[in-house]
Amino acid sequence: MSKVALITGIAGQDGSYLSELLLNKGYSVHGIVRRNSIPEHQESRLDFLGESISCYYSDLSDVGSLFRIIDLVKPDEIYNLAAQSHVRISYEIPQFTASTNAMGVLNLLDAIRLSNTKIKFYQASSSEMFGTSVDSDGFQRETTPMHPVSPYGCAKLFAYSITRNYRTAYDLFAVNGILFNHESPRRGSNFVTSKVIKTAVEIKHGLKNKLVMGNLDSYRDWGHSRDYVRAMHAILNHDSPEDFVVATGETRSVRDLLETTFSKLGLNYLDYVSQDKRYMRPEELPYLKGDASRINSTLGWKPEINFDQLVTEMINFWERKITDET
Ligand code: NAP
Ligand code: G4F
Repeated sequence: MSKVALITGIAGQDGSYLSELLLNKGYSVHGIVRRNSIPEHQESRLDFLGESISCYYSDLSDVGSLFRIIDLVKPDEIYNLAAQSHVRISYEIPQFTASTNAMGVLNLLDAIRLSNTKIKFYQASSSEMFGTSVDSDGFQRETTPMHPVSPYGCAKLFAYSITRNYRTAYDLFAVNGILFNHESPRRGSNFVTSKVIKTAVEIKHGLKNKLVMGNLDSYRDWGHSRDYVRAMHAILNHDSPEDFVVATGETRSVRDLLETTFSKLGLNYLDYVSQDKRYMRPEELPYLKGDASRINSTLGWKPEINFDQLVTEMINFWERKITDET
């Protein structure tokens, strides 16, 4: 019999890649989506999957609806990808962020604990939890202390901790993937990779003449979402419930991202880029570089798509989209 997966945040970037992966593995795939006033746009990242998945209205803050859907779907595995996932915006809506990203996870864990303790649970934890903490060799790993520097990171640290606590206290198969930044053509256009690449392509086509940015001197470890959803599935299907860092082990600055993108398009970013404080954060996380050696040696996972290929794929996506629309 096929396994049943329930994905919260199924309509997000990772939800769409994870759905594809699980369908290809023969899973029956179900997901929750929130009510949206423009339903036509809501499942745009899932449209290409047609009728092969089933979606239900819910919200992590509505615990009754979580019980209802678990009872209806009877999942073997739950992947909790739902979150207010934008770090700067978490300063504008800190209470909503905490309510979804922290208390929402507790709601889901309680729904599992009180309905079926055999359900395996994956929590989408984040490298943002490390905050300013870096080991002396310049990496963050499973043992690195966590000192988050944003409402988003603080909420994710609660979720990470309560997942570990419920694993031990109630013997749940509940695990954390601590994922570093991962991008794709399906990335929301207000995250830095999509914003830079989309705007650079628009500049090349004469549709825009400037790109207004925030901090250019922070470093991120950028991978591809398609690689990272493979890691989620491997972590949840390991023979024991453990937490893993998922990263490429390479770090680049936002300035490097600008330089790579604009030069691939035959442009010089210095001619177009300015900075404005509206895109700066009250407290910045300056540097991320993950050590994924534990997931590599334990589960055999490693990334297959490098930074250059990622940027090229995203440029090609926005080239096609912008050409089709003009
Ligand atoms: P995303 O594209 O922003 O998707 C998040 C999804 O969660 C959206 O479909 C969103 O629905 C849904 N959601 C938001 N609030 C909700 C609520 N209260 N109840 C139910 N659903 C809700 O994010 P992503 O990039 O796919 O990331 C997936 C998960 O991994 C997130 O938890 C994120 O924090 C975490 N993470 C991401 C990265 C990364 O670099 N991408 C790295 C580490 C961890 P709406 O569209 O209706 O808002
Ligand atoms: O693309 P970003 O918004 O991603 P950020 O803040 O690193 O968060 C992402 O990765 C986390 C994992 O580490 C996830 F947990 C989280 O859900 C999300 O997916 O910003 C990356 C960097 C930051 O240093 C930011 O200050 O880019 C800098 N930046 C500079 N100008 C900008 C901009 N970021 C955005 N979004 N927009 C700008 O104009």
